[in-house]
Amino acid sequence: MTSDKTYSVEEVRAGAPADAPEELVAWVTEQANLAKPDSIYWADGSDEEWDRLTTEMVEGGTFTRLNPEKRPNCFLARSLPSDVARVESRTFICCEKEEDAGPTNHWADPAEMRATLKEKFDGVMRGRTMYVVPFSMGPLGGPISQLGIEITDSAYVVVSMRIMTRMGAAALKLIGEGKPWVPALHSVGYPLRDADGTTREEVAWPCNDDKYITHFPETNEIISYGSGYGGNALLGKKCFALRIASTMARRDGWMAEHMLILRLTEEATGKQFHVTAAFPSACGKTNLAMLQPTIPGYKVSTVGDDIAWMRPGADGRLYAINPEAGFFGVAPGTSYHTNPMAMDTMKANSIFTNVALTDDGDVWWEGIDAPLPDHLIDWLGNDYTPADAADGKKAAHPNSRFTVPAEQCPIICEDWEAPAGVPIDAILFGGRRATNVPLVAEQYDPAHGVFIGASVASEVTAAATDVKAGSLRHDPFAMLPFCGYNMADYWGHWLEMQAKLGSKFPKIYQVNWFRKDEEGHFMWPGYGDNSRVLDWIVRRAGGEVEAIDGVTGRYPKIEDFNLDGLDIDEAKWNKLFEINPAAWAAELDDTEEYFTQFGDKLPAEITAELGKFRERIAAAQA
Ligand code: GTP
Ligand code: SPV
Ligand code: MN
Repeated sequence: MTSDKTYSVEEVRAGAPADAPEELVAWVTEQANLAKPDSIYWADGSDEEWDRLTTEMVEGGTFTRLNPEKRPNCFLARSLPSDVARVESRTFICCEKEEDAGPTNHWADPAEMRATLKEKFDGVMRGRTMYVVPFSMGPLGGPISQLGIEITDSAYVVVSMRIMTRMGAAALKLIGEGKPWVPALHSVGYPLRDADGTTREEVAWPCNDDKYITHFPETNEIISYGSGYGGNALLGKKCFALRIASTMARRDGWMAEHMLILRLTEEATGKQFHVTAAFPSACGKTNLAMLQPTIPGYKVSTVGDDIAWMRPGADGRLYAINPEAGFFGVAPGTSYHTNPMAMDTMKANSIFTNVALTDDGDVWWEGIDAPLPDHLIDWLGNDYTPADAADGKKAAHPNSRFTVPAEQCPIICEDWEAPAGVPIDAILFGGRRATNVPLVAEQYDPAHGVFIGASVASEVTAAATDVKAGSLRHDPFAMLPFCGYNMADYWGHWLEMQAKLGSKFPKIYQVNWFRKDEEGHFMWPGYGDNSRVLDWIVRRAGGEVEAIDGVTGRYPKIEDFNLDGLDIDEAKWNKLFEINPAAWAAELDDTEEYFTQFGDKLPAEITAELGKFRERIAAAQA
């Protein structure tokens, strides 16, 4: 027999914090009567709540508490192998007209999707607690910040949201004062009881093989079903701060971007220079955001590592905030060599997902400083020895991640929570390109800058499950999986923002840390040495150095570029900037074909850039 209970508004009201507004109580009541949880819990973001939920998850098997001496207040979670990353093929933009989603998004009719999801959510939380999680993207009450409420049946999501957003009572207070908020509904899709009363065992990582990550940009709503992982489930991140926010930004004249934000301070003068950079998933944003310069004279501080919201300020410049409060960073490859500041950030109060566990209760992954121990528990929960490594098995999943509070980063920028943001001086676009793309190139003019962003292509990483890793794909502006509307309209929006800000719009650069030589080795040392590229960009901005006009943009002169202490002679330098006209002609053919799918939405400026590019190739061939 069914033991579903019906929730009345009065009952939900009685359990809610006093400042929860009526419309929120009504929404929670409606969702509760659909999902039919056993109870409703309003998250307040307190330490007590964190301790209680993490302890419950340790008892339930979702979390392993790490060694409190080595990693105080840190936990390891292992997901199911079927739920390890974003699922792009199950990510939908639901708007009235298909052309508004555009050819690079999966479109669904809003009414049909609502009907489908209504069925999926019917009884989906039976046997579970429904958590109501208020959050702010951006500093609480800031002029650029936005509020949301995530309803979820996952305690893992609740504690992760506490790290990744300003979560809890303070956000609810702002909602109670009447500020607008975005409803974000989430379920792992694993009820513990059926309609007929049949019960199901709880598991360490509940999820569903059927997944829907859906967005309704015309009504600012998010509904996610079936996954507990990362961007599929922490709905403030990609769903809100990129897909929904990009559509809000287009409507209201600002920008929501897949970009890190950093401050570069010239030590001699104290002069500050702010950079944002868009690289596709797992292509080095976290690394660049926490860069430790290998050349003297600069200090880097971190504002954000994944998302930037940018708005014109009163002075006509573009200002950026990091809407997040934590970092959800790729673990493999992170070490004191590649990213010491990230390593120091994750010393305490962190969640690790799908990394390996050492016998003394610490974490391990491929590329961490410590050598492979004789024994580990791998991300699947199995024993793992050097023999497994020899078989090519990974101890940590390639998309395993650390979830850490940004404020723990030793070089977090003193202004990282400045409500109005920091003024941006330069914007970088990059990707993993073994061939063709030089180390750095500067835009010829703003439209060329937009062309640089639109033509980003990158080798696919493990950050999504359903795209073939290693293959090269177009990822315009590193926003392919994250743009909530037609990508060509988004390029048009960039052009409009440039027109609005004129000469105050930041200069755009294309960078590539990943070019390889004939033996397949990276030609550029990367990491801290990327400071040398930033140094050139700063000196370009200061008008100190000239650039050479080339095929893909303007390049540095070797004599202007700080190569001190590097084993890079003129021959190697030339290789880093080598342009093969035939290869570029082929790449441009491919880019042009990619652009044709946007039909007459493709801005004329982009078509014009293709023509200019062809002229530059022809000139290089002559
Ligand atoms: P998301 O969080 O998925 O959006 O990605 P992200 O761009 O923040 O990725 P992250 O910084 O975690 O990327 C890490 C990967 O990039 C690792 O495989 C690093 O080894 C690699 N990486 C970062 N910087 C460099 C570099 O300068 N050179 C080389 N060769 N690899 C780099
Ligand atoms: C990305 O894939 O770009 C990420 C990780 O930053 S996730 O939040 O899972 O989308
Ligand atoms: Mn990302």
